[in-house]
Amino acid sequence: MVAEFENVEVTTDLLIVGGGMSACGAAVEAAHWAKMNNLKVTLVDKAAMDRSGAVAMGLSAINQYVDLNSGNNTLKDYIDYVRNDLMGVTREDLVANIARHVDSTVHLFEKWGLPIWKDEEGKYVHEGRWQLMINGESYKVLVAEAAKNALAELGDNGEYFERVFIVEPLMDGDRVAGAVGFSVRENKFYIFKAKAVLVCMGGAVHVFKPRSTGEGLGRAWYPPWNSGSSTYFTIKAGAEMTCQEVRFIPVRFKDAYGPVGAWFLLFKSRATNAKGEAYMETRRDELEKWAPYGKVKPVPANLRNWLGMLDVMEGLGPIYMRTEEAIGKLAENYKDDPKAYKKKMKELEAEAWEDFLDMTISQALLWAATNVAPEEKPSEIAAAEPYFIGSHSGASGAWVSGPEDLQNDATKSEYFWGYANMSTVKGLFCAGDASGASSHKFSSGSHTEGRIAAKAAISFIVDNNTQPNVDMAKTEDLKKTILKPLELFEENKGKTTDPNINPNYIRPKQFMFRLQKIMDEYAGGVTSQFTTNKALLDKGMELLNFLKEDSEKLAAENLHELMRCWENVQRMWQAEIHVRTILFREETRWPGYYFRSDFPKIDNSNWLAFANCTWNPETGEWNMIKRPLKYLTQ
Ligand code: SFD
Ligand code: AMP
Repeated sequence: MVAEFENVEVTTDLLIVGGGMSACGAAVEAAHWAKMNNLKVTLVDKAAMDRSGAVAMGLSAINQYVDLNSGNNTLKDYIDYVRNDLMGVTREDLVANIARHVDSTVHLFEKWGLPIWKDEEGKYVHEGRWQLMINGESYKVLVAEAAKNALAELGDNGEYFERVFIVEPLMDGDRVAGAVGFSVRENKFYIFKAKAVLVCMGGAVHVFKPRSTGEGLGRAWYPPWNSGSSTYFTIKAGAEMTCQEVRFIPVRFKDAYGPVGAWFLLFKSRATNAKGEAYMETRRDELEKWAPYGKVKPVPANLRNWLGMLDVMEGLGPIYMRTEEAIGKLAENYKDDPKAYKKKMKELEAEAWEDFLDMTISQALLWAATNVAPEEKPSEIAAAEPYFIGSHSGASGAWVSGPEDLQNDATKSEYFWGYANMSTVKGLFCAGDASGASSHKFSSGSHTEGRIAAKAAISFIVDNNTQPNVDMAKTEDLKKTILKPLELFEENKGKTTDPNINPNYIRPKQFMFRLQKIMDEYAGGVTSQFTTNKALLDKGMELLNFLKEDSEKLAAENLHELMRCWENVQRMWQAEIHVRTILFREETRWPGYYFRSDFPKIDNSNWLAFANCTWNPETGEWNMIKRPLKYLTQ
């Protein structure tokens, strides 16, 4: 089997793994600096860049636009917003670095052809203070086009590979030396040798059992094909990881996961329970318990979740997004003029449908299938299963260096080690969902962070312009391990009448179900009302260890299934690091993300700190580390 796979060796200077928002930003920026230094840039995506990653379907808003030129907002305003939303735990240097450059990224998007809504005066239409409305069904296509054009400008020094799944990092001692992966279309094993690697492989979905099971299986809010590759890759390289307990639970339109931002911010909708009560008002007193963060505006995302969850746990569901009430209110002023009223209602109806058609088409389909007219009937919303994404309102990712110029005396020794967005491993950079403790970057901030990281990576290469050594015997071992599931299937498939049931192997789907059940029941998923404790987590770890043993028996019928095998191994590592970090942090800080019933309170005296960890590639041991929180501003 291994012999049937041709080795493809690619030697480059900068290797960008992933082809989503941050990778596309990275390609554009890297091309500029690579050209000046005569360096080569290579990008590898498991899918096709035009529609890969979280923005595949498009988006209806740009969620980070700081609008610094307007004079209405300062960098500090944005930093405060993020710090408060994350209940104090954030790297302000990273947040500020993205925030000071994000506006220029948004202006690039517009230049490349992205239609941003404008009002009569030609100003951008804001969804909320930091968000802009867009006609974004082709958002990813044009961002990918710009990235490909930039790489093309480099001639032989710019190239990209699509449908190549990256599995493992290659190391030369303590420096990253490249990556290996395989084509999901042809029998080809790829060995990428690089002077620096930028990880942009998104977050992790389907680590927890999703609400969508049975005929809806696979439906999730975040893209199901982001399967924890960034986390796995950085852990395996030995990089320090951060905020792995800070999962994200979005409240979404129930069953098709339509986002709520436009409804809450643009349409100014309320959410109410079965009795018509608005939990944000009736539960306001609860916020006192989570001081000082319960007192800030806007109320942090996890606390908004928490107030709604309290209603659900008391049996006061369903919770409804009151779309009909919101649309009614927005059209109220037009009531005296029937023609104008009809026009306004049509306009609002179109905006409501477009919001979903731009980014979560299945929600529009579900509305159509269930006779929902949003101007007439409310829709149910619910807290989704947990996701791991450092770019939205979660914070998991690698621990990376901040920029030098933004540090103060207190932060510099902790948060700066030479190159912006470089992890604790030499030459290994991270951006977007792959970098931690810098939430609220979203699509625009991820693209911006890709640009920042790529510029720093090129500078690293200029300063360390030697090709690291790649041990080819090790890559052959990796090849054998990575292709083993194909071999296992081939050898054993005839031993039972049903290929799904075989004592000699486990298929990736079954494996994923087991992983999801463990996480759901022991690590605070939907079934356990997002609640867990030490005893449950210890039991979960025990079961995860059995699963880890069985991962050696994953079997694949074809290349597509081989990808599924490795996606699930990567998810399993994401699960393990999550459980370990939840165990480590002995408090409840984000009750609407997870609740530790044995430590039910926020503990600012002990835990206003980062929970970090490393996995030692030599010994296989985990090391948990508490790192101090130091702010740039007061
Ligand atoms: O409202 C491998 N996001 C939103 N951002 C906004 O700015 N506005 C919105 O309206 C947003 N909304 C939203 C969003 C996402 C989704 C799914 C929906 C709605 C339905 C968030 C952003 O999309 C997100 O922050 C960024 O896209 C993050 O960027 P990045 O680069 O970290 O991840 P990516 O774009 O998903 O790209 C990942 C890439 O990695 C590839 N990949 N390649 C090789 N080998 C492997 N093993 C790989 N594993 C993954 C992927 O193919 C992809 O190219 S709202 O709901 O918040
Ligand atoms: P979402 O659709 O939930 O991903 O939200 C999109 C953007 O709107 C993000 O920046 C959210 O933080 C923000 N947002 C969503 N709902 C609210 C709310 N009720 N109050 C304040 N901000 C919100």
